[in-house]
Amino acid sequence: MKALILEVTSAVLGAAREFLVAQGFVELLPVILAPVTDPLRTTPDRAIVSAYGQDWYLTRSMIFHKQAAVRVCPKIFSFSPNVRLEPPERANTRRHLFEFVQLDLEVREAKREEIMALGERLFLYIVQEIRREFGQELAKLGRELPEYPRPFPRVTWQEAYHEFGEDFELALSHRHSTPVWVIDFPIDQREFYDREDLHRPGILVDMDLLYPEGYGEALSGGEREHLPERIRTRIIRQGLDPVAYTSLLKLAEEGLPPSAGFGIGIERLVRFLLGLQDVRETRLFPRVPGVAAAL
Ligand code: ASN
Repeated sequence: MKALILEVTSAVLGAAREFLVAQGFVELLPVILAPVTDPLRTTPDRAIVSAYGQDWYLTRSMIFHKQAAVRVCPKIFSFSPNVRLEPPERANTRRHLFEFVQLDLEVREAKREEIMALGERLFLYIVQEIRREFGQELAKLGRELPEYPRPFPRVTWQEAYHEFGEDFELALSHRHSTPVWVIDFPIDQREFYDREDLHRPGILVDMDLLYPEGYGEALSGGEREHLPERIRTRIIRQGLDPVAYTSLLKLAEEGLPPSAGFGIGIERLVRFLLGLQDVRETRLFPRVPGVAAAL
């Protein structure tokens, strides 16, 4: 089984790369250490390496590097290793590793609609390729990957919250037999870089995609704040110190283009494709929050 999991992971990376390169994307080598990284409201502890007289954060997402990179190339992606020091209570959610890889992509001047369509087509291409290459193995596992119709259904954050409360992710995912979008997160439910809809103050132009059958979140993304004053206001609103984001603000003052993008976790995708119990099964050397590792 372990060999199959690794083969499927490898095929997922290959299919994603093939799809994106055919759409004109350029692959960026990942950034592992940076003076500034994603603030992540729900996982505030940072992994730090001190070297050369300064602190370097292990990347929690390449969000700011993506925003900077689309100044150079209009469509970029990276298979980005992320370290997020999840609390040990998340060891048994079956969905959390503290080191994982996300396929993180960004498109200059893009709107949410176009990025959602891209996400659907990328996901369906990967499913199709895995079905084609591993049909027999999937059948032996009793795993069925149907032809999901596009577009995927959408619910607003408000609707999801109204029906299931704040922890709607799993309930909503269980209820659907096809992937489902959650759109329009309230401003205080997300990081400062997701763009606020100025026609609907307090609502963000962003989205999550949830897998069906209770597998939970697949991807997360949105349009971005790119103007320095807007970024500063949002940083302050979030209770963060703008000084910590001086380099980002400087970049925005020099001119960041509008952009949109998302990140999709590779291990969670492999878990979903193979119908595995726990995301830790996808890695040969899993990093489970609070659990010691031998190698
Ligand atoms: N990759 C996500 C995005 O593009 C951000 C994240 O991983 N926190 O919005």
